[in-house]
Amino acid sequence: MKMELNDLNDSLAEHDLSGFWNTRTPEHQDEAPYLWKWREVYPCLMDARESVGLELAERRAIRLVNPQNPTRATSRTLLFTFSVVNPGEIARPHRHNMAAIRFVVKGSGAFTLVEGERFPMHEGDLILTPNWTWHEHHNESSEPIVWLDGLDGPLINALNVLFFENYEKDTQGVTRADGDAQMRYGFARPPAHAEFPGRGLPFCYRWEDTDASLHNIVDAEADPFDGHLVRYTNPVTGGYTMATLSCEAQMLKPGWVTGTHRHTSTSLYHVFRGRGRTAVGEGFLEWEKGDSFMIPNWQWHRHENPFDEEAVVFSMNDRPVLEALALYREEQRPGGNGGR
Ligand code: GTQ
Ligand code: FE2
Repeated sequence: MKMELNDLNDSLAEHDLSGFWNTRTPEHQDEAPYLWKWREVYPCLMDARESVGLELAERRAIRLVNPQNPTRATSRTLLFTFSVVNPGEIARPHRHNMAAIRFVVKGSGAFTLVEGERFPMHEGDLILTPNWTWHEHHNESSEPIVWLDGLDGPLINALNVLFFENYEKDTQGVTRADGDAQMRYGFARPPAHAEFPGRGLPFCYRWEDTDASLHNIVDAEADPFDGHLVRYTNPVTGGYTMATLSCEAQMLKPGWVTGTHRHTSTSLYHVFRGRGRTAVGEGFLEWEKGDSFMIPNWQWHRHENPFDEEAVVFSMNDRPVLEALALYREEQRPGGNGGR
């Protein structure tokens, strides 16, 4: 005799099984974009400078929480935090298989020590700590230093593959000359270093070079959806910054309006210079120097600079992951004014 559907469903449930006819896998759901104002973030960082001791906290880092995100991260895959280190402090060495980047926001004269090499920090510099590289931060200057950390933590957590290790001493020590990574992997390279580990390289991109590269782009070469944009590429492969994330810098000239597009990668932005606005979702995110914002995946967006001063925005996205898994898609509505 034929079993009733309800009885079958009950019987499946009893055996920890479920019929595909009962639940439909949810399709992509739109998430809200979000903006964090520097004028709200900065005072919190300054308060943390006094209230939180680095001996206990290991890192004095404050994360940007997207209130709609179930894990209280900045996005489903990527995280932004701001770190502050006081003069004379050391954030002790550790390593983890989250990949991390530092984009220096305020201050000068501190350094991050990665795999034995000191990388001096100046405003606008980008320093990479690829997954499983030992890293620690020292501030030997007389002012606090503030930087933006970008991490692939939410992705690593979703895959449940986070590993974390503390260094057994207070410092790993300096074992390489200043400029070692640049000399090995930059323009003039010993043949033995034509290869590199797949996780990416400890590396520093100086702001002067990024700024010069942005201004070297002629208008005709500007990206239709991002304006004058550069990607921070792996110096050996020319590919994405690291395996799980891509870093970019873009300049929107006064009056520039981009075309509109959407894609399956998620982007986190930090405004380095000037101000502008991004049309996304129902309205505009109005941003200025120091602000950060998140554009969720598959949301139509367009950038505009209606002001008479150049705007420069740093960003980080998970496109390398989507592409590696053959999940990258993009739709475009060309438009914009190319600065006219
Ligand atoms: O500087 O090593 O914001 O490991 C989060 C995790 C910073 C760091 C963060 C980290 C670090
Ligand atoms: Fe770390």
